[in-house]
Amino acid sequence: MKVQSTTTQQDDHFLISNYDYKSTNIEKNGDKYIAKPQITNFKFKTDTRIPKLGVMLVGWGGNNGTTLTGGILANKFNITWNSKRGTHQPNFYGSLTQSSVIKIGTCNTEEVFVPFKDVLPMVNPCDIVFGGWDISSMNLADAMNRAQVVEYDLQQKLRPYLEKLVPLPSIYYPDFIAANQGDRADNVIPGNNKLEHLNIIRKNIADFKQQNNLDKVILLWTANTERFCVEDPNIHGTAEKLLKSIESSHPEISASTIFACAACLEGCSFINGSPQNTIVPGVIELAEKAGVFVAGDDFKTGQTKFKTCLVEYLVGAGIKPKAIISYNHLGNNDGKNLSQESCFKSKERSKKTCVDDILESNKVLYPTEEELNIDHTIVIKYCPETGDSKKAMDEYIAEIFLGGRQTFAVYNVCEDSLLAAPLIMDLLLLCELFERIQFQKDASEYQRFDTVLSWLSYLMKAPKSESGITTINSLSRQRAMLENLVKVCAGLTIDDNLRLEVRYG
Ligand code: NAI
Ligand code: DG6
Repeated sequence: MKVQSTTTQQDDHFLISNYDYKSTNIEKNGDKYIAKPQITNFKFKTDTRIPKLGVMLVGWGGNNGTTLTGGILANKFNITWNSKRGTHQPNFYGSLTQSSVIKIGTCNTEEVFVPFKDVLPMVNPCDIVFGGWDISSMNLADAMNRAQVVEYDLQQKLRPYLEKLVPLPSIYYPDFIAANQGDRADNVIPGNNKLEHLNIIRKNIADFKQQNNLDKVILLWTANTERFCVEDPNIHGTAEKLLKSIESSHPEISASTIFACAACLEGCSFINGSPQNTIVPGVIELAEKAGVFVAGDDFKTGQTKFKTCLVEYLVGAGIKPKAIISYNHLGNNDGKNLSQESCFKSKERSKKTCVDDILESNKVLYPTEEELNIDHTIVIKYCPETGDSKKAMDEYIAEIFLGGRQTFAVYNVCEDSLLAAPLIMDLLLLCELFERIQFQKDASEYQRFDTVLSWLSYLMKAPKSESGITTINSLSRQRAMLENLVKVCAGLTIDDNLRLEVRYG
């Protein structure tokens, strides 16, 4: 795709697009709103050179880590496999960047769509070099077998590639994850000195980058859900305090926070795929100083994606959700870890806060704080027999016209990691792309996006936002935000769905 426009320039290294952003400033005058439309000029500059990308996964030997690595290798080497349903080809279904499309315009009256990945130059997932850590020493072929996610025939075909991949020893702070994880922790960096741990992880990153001749590395936490650390401004509040707390091996410094710090100190962006409060203010300051991004929290895969869609539909239709009762049962190691209350509490929070802003936006349905407090219940049960095939059952009860009730009962079954793996890939590819974009507002200096990369919120259950920026959970708004950003950077027109060119030529 090539954009021909006077507002877009391209040379060998950069694509620059000029964009007049239209927004509306609202002033309150007593009980009246005064709306003042305004236009602000932005320039977006995208470095079109594609780097050699390395990714280090924390929890590489888990269900997500093995499924992602194996899935990408299957695509890279076009490995086919057989099941009772026939012969299967590898694909990237479930990946926003690889398998979804964006409307770029109209040809006569026909709408034209292209793959998301083709709008701006992006890393090919098959070119990513993977590495990482796990507290379990299993090589990735055996770990994939343990995970019971991927079809047996594909596991066998991937074995020669995966058995060579062995996770690096990791930091293990048993107090932060469930006690039932202890039996797999045979690949642990010894000692209790958290500063030494940080330095070892930093060296691992530097070595990985150098040995693989990489331009950049991104770290992603896909290890067990930890309990929340007891956040304290004196411990976690600034970069300096955080590093001091690590130096004194403070008990409220989690393993995930050590990884986040190591990433920042090595100049790598860090993504938190689990719900816990890894990205404390001190981490954000470290990232800011290093000029890298942090993003989190908790991958938004199936049940929560649907929830943020359905609730948006109801509230958008003027229907009032009164209760959401969400059950999950699953039998994988994630479920086993979540069977400990402290870890469940982290997950409960991210699964629960995901509709708050959607409800809050509609003061007709929810005029008071009390009414916003709907009956939203999260239940997760560990049932080993179900393996990675997660069952999610949700009942949505809503109030309709004249006090009537509308109830939806939703039953969602899927292999959890087959949804999570392509989503993790998107997080990595988009984070890498956003590292190559700068913008200029009203002819000021070029700057990078804010350190907390809330552009990725479509992929996160509890999206972290820059301070002062409200969180958006609505799935369609989150997707539109991403789609529009890449279109604007490419010099394409944002679609307002009026379709006037189709209606009136
Ligand atoms: P898993 O339990 O299969 O994998 C986690 C891996 O992390 C294990 O291999 C474990 O040994 C390792 N680990 C634990 N502590 C570690 C440490 N300190 N350093 C290095 N490795 C460590 O879990 P799964 O299914 O892969 O999920 C990973 C995370 O992603 C969990 O927190 C889960 O809640 C979260 N998540 C998963 C989703 C999914 O659909 N699979 C969706 C949303 C979030
Ligand atoms: C049970 O809820 C286990 C969790 O790890 C979830 O399966 C995972 O977070 C995915 O949740 P969701 O709501 O995005 O499908």
